[in-house]
Amino acid sequence: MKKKLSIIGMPMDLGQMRRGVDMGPSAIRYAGINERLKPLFDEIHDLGDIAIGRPEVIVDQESNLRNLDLVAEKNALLAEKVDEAVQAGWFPLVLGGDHSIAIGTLAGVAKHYKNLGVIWYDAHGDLNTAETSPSGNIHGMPLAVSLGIGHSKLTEIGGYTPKIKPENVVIIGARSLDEGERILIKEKGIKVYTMHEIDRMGMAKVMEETIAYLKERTDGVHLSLDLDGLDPSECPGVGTPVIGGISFRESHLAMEMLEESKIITSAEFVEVNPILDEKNKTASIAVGLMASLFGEKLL
Ligand code: Z70
Ligand code: MN
Ligand code: MN
Ligand code: MN
Repeated sequence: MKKKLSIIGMPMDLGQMRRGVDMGPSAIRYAGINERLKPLFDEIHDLGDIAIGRPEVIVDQESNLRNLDLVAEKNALLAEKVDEAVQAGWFPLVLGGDHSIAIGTLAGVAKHYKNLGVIWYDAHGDLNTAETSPSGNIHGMPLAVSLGIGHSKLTEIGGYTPKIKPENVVIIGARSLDEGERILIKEKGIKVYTMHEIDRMGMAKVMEETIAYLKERTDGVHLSLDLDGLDPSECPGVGTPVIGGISFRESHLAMEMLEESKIITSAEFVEVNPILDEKNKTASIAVGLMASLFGEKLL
């Protein structure tokens, strides 16, 4: 079977308060994504960016969610594009944008799988709801939304809910969780490798366990990689940096192990903010990680 990649840019910054993350797809393209991934696929289609526009920030009065209607509307567009790509046999790679775009990506992907697995590579849990969110920022909610928990304008995108099951989710790199997120993790039994486990077991063991766990229960796995999962000393170009993160080397190892396992069927790389970056370092690291994920080898 031919290896075909669809690149979809999602210049969304409405899920949080720092503008600049809308330039993520441009920064990632500037960092050479097309050239770097070209040798790893038979065919690549860069579908360009979903049109987001530059609307004013509107807080939904009733739910206190920032830009609720627009985040919902734009994610529905993304879901359609991703759905079309999967349907036609292309591996969908979505470039963010803030992490609220995972709502649309998963809405487009999950309908094609009975038991879609998700690897959530992130400093955060992104498991808030309107009730538990300290910020009203939807980028802190996409994992909850995809589990069917949250505002119906978000959970119903794509016309079905939930997209994924809690036992098919693995969070890697968590080191900043809100109270409501901790409760949800325990209540739903979501598998989490915090920085504690990564330090204690090493990334190789964490990935071995993750791959074995997902292999036995899922029929496809989506990788949702938030660049703030990595340490801000190496990836400074993110809106909510949290010290003590996953290293560049551990992250490459993780991507290489995922490549060897052949379990990944869709991916997104989110939260690259070139305004906060140093010489496009974070976008370049994102491209390098994609290359490892898709099989670039030194020898
Ligand atoms: C916090 C909130 C968050 C990403 C920050 C932060 C959430 N838990 N997510 N950066 N990607 O506002 O809900
Ligand atoms: Mn379809
Ligand atoms: Mn996130
Ligand atoms: Mn994060």
